[in-house]
This record gives sequence, structure tokens and C-alpha cells, in this order.
Amino acid sequence: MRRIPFAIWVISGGLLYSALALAYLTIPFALAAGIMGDSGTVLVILIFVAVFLVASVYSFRQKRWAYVLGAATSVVLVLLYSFVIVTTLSNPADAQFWLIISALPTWFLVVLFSSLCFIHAKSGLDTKRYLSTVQSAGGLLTLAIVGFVVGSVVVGAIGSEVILRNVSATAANITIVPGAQTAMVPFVPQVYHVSVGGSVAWVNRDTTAHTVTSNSSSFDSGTMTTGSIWSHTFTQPGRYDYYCAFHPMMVGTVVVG
Ligand SMILES: [Cu+2]
Repeated sequence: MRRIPFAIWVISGGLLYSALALAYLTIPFALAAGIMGDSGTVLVILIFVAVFLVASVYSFRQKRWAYVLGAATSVVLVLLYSFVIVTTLSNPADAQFWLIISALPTWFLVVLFSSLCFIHAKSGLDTKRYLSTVQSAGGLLTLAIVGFVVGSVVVGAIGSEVILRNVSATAANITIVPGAQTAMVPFVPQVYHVSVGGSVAWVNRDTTAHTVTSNSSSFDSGTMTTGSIWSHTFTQPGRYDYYCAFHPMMVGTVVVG
């Protein structure tokens, strides 16, 4: 059997990792969407999983179109989810932090090596040392990036511990509980009473970002990452229903007066 050039292992392996990571990420979405009856997002992600798998297999067979497919899909995914990526990276305690911190450098390697393999496919990958063997600049770069990923995951895990410990020491009126997306009561207490002119503070003790958004758009916390506290002063009596903009099934109420 012909020896597989080093770069092909990186591309094919990177694409396979992308497919598996996305599939793993989709499971909670699929469960939640099943409840909500909206499977649009799940379907889109499953298509990405399938495309990554196809690109992985055919990159391994050194098909030029597969290099293009894998690289293009990686770029599209980053652009499509750039908002989620930025929010997640800003918070090491986020449940998906390790996934994003490992996927981004993986896609960088995939795009880089796919481009190089595409360019040098005609002349043969074995003519370029950095594509053919791990003992080259290409190998060094890959090792450096893998090292960076492992380091980031470790640092992220420590940061997550620190953030979560600090959160449990903070006081607030309403707590966004761990696992809020699927919790029966995501905002505790579900109904909070406050007198007119009173201030209400929310704290996010979940490892996922949430919002406190008024149904009547009279208040909006914006993105609350793990450990965030946000407060609002209620000057008018009444009943204020609110929800999470990211997970609309998360609802709560503040009664003023
Ligand atoms: Cu939420």
C-alpha cells in the first residue's frame, strides 16, 4: 500500500474530528428541538456533519475537490456561527468552550493544508517535505497547534472552576440555574415579587450564556455569560413576564407592587 502523506492525515483527521464534534454538539439541540418541534437548526448541523464526513473520506483518497469542500465548509461554519463562537470563547465556563477552542485551530490546519495540497496535487505531495512527512515545518506547526489546544483546554477547565466557585458566593434575587435550558424552573424563583421602585438582580449560574428579556421589550439584559449579574429597577407596578432570547422556552415572571 502507498504511504499516505502527512498532510492528508491532518486534513482527513481534522475533518473527521469536525464531524464528530458537531454531531456531539447537536445531541442536546436535537433533544431540545424535539420538544419544541423545530428541527431546522438540527437539520442544518446534520448536513454539515455529512459534508465533513464526505470531505474527510475523499480527502484521504487525495481527491482535489474534497480539499476544496472541506476547507470551504470549515470557513462557512466559522462565518455562520461567529456570534456563538465569540460568546463561547469569552467564557471558559461555557459548556462548549473546549469544543470551540479545539475546532477553530483544527479548521485553520484543515484550510491551510487543504490549500497547499490542492496547489501541489499535480506535482505530487511527496515532492513537498512539509506535506509528506511529520519531520518538517508542517509537522512542527501541527504539533504546536495541538499543544496550544491541549493547553487551552486545561487553562479553560481551571478558569471554569474559578468562575463557578465565585458565582456560588454571589447573591442575587433570581438565579438562572445550572442546566437551565432543560430545567423545569430555569429562573428561580419562577415568580419574584418586588415593591415599586425596587431593584431585581439576576445571576447566571449555568455554564451556558442566557438573557433576561422582557416579553413587552421593557428590559433586556443582553448576553449573560456564566457568573454575570444583571439588575433592573422596576418603577411601574404590574406583572412582567420575561424569557431567554437564546432559549425561548426559558420563562419567568416579576410581579411589581
Ligand atoms: Cu438561555
